[in-house]
Amino acid sequence: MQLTLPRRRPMRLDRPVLVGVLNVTPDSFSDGGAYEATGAAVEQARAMIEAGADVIDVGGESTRPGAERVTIEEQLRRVLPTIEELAERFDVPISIDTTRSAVAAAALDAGASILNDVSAGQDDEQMLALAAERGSPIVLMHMQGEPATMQQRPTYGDVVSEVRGFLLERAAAAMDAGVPKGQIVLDPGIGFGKTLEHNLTLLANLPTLVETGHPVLLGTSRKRFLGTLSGMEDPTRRDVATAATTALGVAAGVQLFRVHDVLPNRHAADVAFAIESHRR
Ligand code: HH2
Repeated sequence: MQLTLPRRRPMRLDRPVLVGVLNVTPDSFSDGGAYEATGAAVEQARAMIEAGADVIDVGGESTRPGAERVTIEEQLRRVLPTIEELAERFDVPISIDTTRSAVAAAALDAGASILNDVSAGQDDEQMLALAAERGSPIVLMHMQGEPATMQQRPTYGDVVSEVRGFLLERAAAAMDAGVPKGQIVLDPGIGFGKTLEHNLTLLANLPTLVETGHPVLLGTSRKRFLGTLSGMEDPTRRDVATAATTALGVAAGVQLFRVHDVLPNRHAADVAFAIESHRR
């Protein structure tokens, strides 16, 4: 399995792909404020690449529970200088974490090559057409509600089939807009309008997403449910807990993992993958 980046560059998915998180925001839940200056962002990207990151995901709008929206202009001000620098210095694909097509288009012009849309093209319908036009892979994520209120009372009948059904519906919309199936990555949206129970049920049933034939991305890194399970209140102390989910994700056939601390997740993914490749 592989993704095709703009200008027909292939990105292989036959071993776990680690997507390093680079939030150039003042308020992200675990690294807010740390990489607002372009120099600090570039150094963090370098460290993540040295630790084994395959992609760097740049975002200028926090989607943590309760977060307020950030304007297009402000997102552009935050992300463009960093994307330009990363594209010039490093040879790893850059993804842009935004739900706004104007931000995504400018990010692609500045050197990004993958779109990461936590609204799965619902916030801005032009996102799907943009992915088709530019030949960019696009990550479509499930969210119930919106960040400002999503954790107030998430409710599902059957969380696994509802999330899967939603993602397949959005993938169909992307295909209608001209994006090839193999370029559409599905993401269950761990922590986005979900209780601990919902997150655990989704993580225990990842093969239902893998079986769709789409590449799958998992974003558990440092999230609240891992704090609940590990007793770690400080998000930056949830990396071991995150690595446990990465190993289980690899065993379930997930290809991409969006993480803050790359090294422990690289190790967990590589060990899990080595074991999986011996399964009879
Ligand atoms: N999670 C976050 C942001 N973007 N994108 C995808 N595809 N999947 C995710 O699970 C996901 C995501 C939230 O984490 P983070 O970026 O660390 O925090 P914040 O939204 O506060 O910037």
